[in-house]
Amino acid sequence: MPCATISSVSTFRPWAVAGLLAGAAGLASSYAVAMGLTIRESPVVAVAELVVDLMPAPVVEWAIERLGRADKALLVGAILLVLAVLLALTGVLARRSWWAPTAVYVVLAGVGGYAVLAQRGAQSVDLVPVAVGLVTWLVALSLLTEPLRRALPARPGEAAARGPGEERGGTDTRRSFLLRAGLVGAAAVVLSAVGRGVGRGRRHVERTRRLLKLVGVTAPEVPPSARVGVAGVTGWMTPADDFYLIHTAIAVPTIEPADWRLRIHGLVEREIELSYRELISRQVSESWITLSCVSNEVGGSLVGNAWWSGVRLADLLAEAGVREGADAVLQTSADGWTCSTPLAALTDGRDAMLAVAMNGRPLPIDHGFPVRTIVPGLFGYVSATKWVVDLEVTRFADVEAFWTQRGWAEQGPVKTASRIDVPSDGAELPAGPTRVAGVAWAQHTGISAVEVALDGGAWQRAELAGTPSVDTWVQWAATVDLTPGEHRLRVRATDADGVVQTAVEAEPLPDGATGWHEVGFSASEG
Ligand SMILES: Nc1nc2c(c(=O)[nH]1)N[C@H]1C(S)=C(S)[C@@H](COP(=O)(O)O)O[C@H]1N2
Ligand SMILES: [Mo]
Repeated sequence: MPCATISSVSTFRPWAVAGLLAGAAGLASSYAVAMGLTIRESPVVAVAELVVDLMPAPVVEWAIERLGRADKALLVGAILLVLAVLLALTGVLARRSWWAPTAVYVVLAGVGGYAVLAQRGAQSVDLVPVAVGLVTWLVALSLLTEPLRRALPARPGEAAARGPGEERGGTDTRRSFLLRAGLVGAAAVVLSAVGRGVGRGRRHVERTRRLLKLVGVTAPEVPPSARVGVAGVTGWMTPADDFYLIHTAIAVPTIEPADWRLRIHGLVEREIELSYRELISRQVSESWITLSCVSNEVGGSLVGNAWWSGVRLADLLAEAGVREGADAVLQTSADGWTCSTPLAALTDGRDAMLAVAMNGRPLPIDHGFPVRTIVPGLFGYVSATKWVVDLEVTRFADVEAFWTQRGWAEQGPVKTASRIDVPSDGAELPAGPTRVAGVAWAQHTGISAVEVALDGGAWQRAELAGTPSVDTWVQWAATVDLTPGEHRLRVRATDADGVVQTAVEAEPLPDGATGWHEVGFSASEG
């Protein structure tokens, strides 16, 4: 077999190609992850936006004037060109050392990360695409350069370690390089296509969502009595942007309302299929409902309160005609997630609805656009299906939903809970009379009392703010007299049936955490 060393392998070209391909793979993976995580733009675009921000205004104006709508594409193109040069350079640098290309990658990722964080409303998860891109660069570059490295002329002393017949370079090396280059190149192409698909869908749906005007949906008006008026207590209404997010979907479904259909079937007299237009042309009902997650720990923040607008499920189920023997509704979302909801909770007169709006605006995509279920009194995992597309009237005995298959309880009624927001754990306060405050919830039962106990002393009644119904949380406040030193404050609620929140501590699994929330803090002489 001819084993002539391939001369081109020892020149710079394949190294530059390796750098370019590894670079492309990293950019593509960061783009795909950004789109998948529903981050508005890729890190490269964030850098472009940062450049625009840093450029003197006259330059920007000149560019917009002269280049019109092409200005952004040109800027991104220029950035990609600079990147291409630097990325090819990483390949060439990899010929002599591993740390030089690594340093270039780290600097580039640093610039990307800085640009991402400079974006309006940036969060730390926005850095994930940058991190994924960096890791992809390192892995892809070492993968691609490994065959090239094998073909390098041996350094002094290294040759001795090589056994007979292990020639450097050769067709195997070349084949191996070409194969790897092909794989990395293909991965880059596939990842960009995926990112593009996901991103385009989302942008389009976001535009539709913004332009939607929903008849019968009104703006939220927080009842004036709902606020206790203590600084630092959680807002009674949770803005959509602050509302906790829980879902199993990696890339959230992006559904055009025009494509949305809901099927109601199973143990019914008449199957119903509804389009979005048909749904929103029905009577809209609206209410304040507090939603909480079964995974919420004692004192945790997986709970929020919003003004939901939608169509009552009881009416739809009555039209479908539920048959004898049914006791559950298996809900399925566009991403395949399922939950089984007690039929009774959907038909007993409470405000169980197919919600189309949250706080007076069409549901945010992440909270289930265009349609989700909301059922007061049940944890989200058994009731609050986002991107809901299918309701099967059935029997609990015949189905198993996503979380019940994984050991969580079949029935998920909420548990009475209370939380101290002020003071926060570890706070340092002035001694003397001090206002403490928080929230308590027992959706669809209601809260009748909240008590606090300082340093294991007697329970003291807190004042309760108002609520529009038993389906929302309630703010509470109390005044405690603090002596200088360390303190502990505890809270417990009593529901509207007179049942006191249990002190027994339980983990969230399988049906929700219990126990009293407690915070520790210190007071000092002012
Ligand atoms: N499609 C879908 N819907 C879902 C979930 C999910 O994973 N997928 N999680 C549920 C859980 S566990 C909770 S607590 C609520 C959270 O709703 P939010 O993200 O709007 O706060 O959604 C529920 N609906
Ligand atoms: Mo949840």
